[in-house]
Amino acid sequence: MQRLWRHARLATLVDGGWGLIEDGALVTEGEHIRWVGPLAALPASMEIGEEIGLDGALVMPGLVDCHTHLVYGGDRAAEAEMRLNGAGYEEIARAGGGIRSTVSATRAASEDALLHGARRRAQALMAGGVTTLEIKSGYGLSLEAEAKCLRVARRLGREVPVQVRTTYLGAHALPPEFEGRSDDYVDAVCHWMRALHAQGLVDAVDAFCESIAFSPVQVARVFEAARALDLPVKLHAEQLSDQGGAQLAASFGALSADHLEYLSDAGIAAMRAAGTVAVLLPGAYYMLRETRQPPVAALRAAGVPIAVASDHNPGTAPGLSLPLAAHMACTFFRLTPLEAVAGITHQAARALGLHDRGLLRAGLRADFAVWELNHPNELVYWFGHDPCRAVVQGAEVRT
Ligand code: DI6
Ligand code: FE
Repeated sequence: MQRLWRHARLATLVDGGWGLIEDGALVTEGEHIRWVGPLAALPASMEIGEEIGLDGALVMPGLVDCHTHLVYGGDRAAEAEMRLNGAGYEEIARAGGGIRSTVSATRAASEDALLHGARRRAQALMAGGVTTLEIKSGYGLSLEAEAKCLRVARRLGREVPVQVRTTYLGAHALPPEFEGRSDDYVDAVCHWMRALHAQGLVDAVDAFCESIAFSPVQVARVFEAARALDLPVKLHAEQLSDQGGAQLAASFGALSADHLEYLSDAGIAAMRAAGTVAVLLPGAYYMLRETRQPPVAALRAAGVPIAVASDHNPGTAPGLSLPLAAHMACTFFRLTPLEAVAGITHQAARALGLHDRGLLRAGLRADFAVWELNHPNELVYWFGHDPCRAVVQGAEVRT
């Protein structure tokens, strides 16, 4: 059945602009968009089974959060308080804090408890217009616990009306039982990847390339294992130092390289040549009180596609609003509003290898968000409040 969505101001984002259409209409069929344009130009041949009036609201493509760590046990609020009271990172680690405390809490949590926490967080993101969500593992760090987290992500995609893409991030941190044996751990990560993939739990593979995490040589081994399984890769690269991670990722045709505060010119050139998307994560930059900014002007000049994501995680980015991340990308990193909005829609979809969403265009998925706004530039103007009236996913109203 074809459904007509009428009386909307559309921001289609097609052709590199806002693509504004006053008194616009969409015709959807099944889960897809069949026609987009001014209501006055609606072809008479369309057989409309149902009409939905949108009251002149702003309709934009559903938002895509292309980098989150949404599934974990516990939280790190006490650690954040210690940091704000002056404690250093080492002191916190000695007191049992840091990423390993999330790993213990995640291992100890039941699948249902993890699902409960992740569902609440997914609903918060959806209230800010999100219709597609990437979720990384990386707080289990054993075969069993990584599988548990990825199963939770898959269940979330079935039980909550948001589309979930899973990413296996076994190479996130070294678990305590592998202390001093990081190469052995990388072997295990590669080995587990085959088992997790065989269970249908993995859409992509990620790693954390950093002096405090895994070296480029170790990451290359993880990526070789992914390539052998035909899985796309992405990388946490150049967050705290320049490791040449972006070049490494590009050499494997990575979908994206993420963070990038310390990205070099050579990294930019390699990403450009490979078509690797630069995913900026201003929430982590903000929470860590970073001062070094990703080289946005150089990325722009090189024509590297730029996306923005929440990086939601309990340690460095506990935020749950993708429009706020886009706002911060403008304020801190000097993205233009149009770049930031593209960065949380079609460029973010591209960072997940998805080419069927992120724009309002015939043939693409009917995933859109309805906003109490006049112009899409307001999405990155207001902050602390996401005036999203509804999200529509696959042509069904979900909230
Ligand atoms: N980069 C980060 O900022 C987070 N993970 C990563 O690869 C930190 C995760 C945490 O502290 O729990
Ligand atoms: Fe991350």
